[in-house]
Amino acid sequence: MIEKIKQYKDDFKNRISEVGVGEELRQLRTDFLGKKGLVTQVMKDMRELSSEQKREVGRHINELKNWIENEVKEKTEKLKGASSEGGDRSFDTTLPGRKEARGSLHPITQVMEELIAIFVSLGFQVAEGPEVESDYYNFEALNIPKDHPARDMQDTFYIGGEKVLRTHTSPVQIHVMEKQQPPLRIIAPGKVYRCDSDVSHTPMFHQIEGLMVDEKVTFSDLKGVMNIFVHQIFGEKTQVRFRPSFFPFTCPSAEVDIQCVICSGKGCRVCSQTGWLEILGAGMVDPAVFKAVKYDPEKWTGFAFGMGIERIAMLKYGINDIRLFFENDLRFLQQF
Ligand code: 2NL
Repeated sequence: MIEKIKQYKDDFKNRISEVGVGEELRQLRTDFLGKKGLVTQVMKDMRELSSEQKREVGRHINELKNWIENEVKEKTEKLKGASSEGGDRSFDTTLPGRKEARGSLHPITQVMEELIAIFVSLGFQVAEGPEVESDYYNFEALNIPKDHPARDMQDTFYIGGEKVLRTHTSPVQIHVMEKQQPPLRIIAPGKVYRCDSDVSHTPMFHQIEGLMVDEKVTFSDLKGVMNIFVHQIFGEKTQVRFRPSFFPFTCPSAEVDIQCVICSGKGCRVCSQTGWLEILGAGMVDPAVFKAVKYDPEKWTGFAFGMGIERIAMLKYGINDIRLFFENDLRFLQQF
């Protein structure tokens, strides 16, 4: 039995010299000291021995057991040191690295920046203002009196007192005109709010409005600027048409259509078989608005326009549900 114990010690020495990773070391320890291990088996066999032999063999087996535990401990330390230096074979250096996930600008932001760049190139300056407005700036100054049916056109969020969430960015332009004398060329991009929700309306959406005031600004100037803008965003060959319309803050007023981007004017479901798509509203600034900001309507004339960014983005990219912009589904957003 003592010979057997000596043999086990030699076997263990050989095997531990082959061990390269922690998993192998754990297995080796189990093979010798585990419930069914070699050392454990010798201890069980000792039952057959006389008490004198038990003492002798017991001393050897305890020595082997302690020696093995010590060897395992030392080897564990060695392996730890090796792995922190990159030598642990359980770490596969040939595996590909984890990809860095890259973010991107929201499609609405992209279209907004594109629109701003076009108008900036035409000499317009960007103006901003608050999203909470008084009734005066959102309605009164824009020639929309209280109890006027035009107020129903824009389902308003009233937030107590005389305050509203702005239903368009026109109030920004009123603020600028109050502070600044013409000539003036500004655009007002930003968030606007309307109490409305379906496939083509969300309670919050984005708008860009433009305003140019100078001596002798005419409807032709408006048409020229709108033509350049449409050709830049939808392509040189896109046809543009003006239809008479009504807004309380412009006179005359028009709605601007482009040739349908889906069917090129042949007629389809998107353009309701008309061949045309409405993209914005515009007109010559109503003298009543100039009076509100104390501009002389005899001296100054101006044009203004306004459009919804979501609508432009939907037409540009062929998107049929406005709500997709606000769900933040990466499968949607990663396409832009
Ligand atoms: C539309 C139509 C429009 C304006 C906005 C405007 C602003 C001032 C004075 C006069 Cl300060 N007009 N803005 C003019 C015509 C149309 O928007 O369909 N928007 C989505």
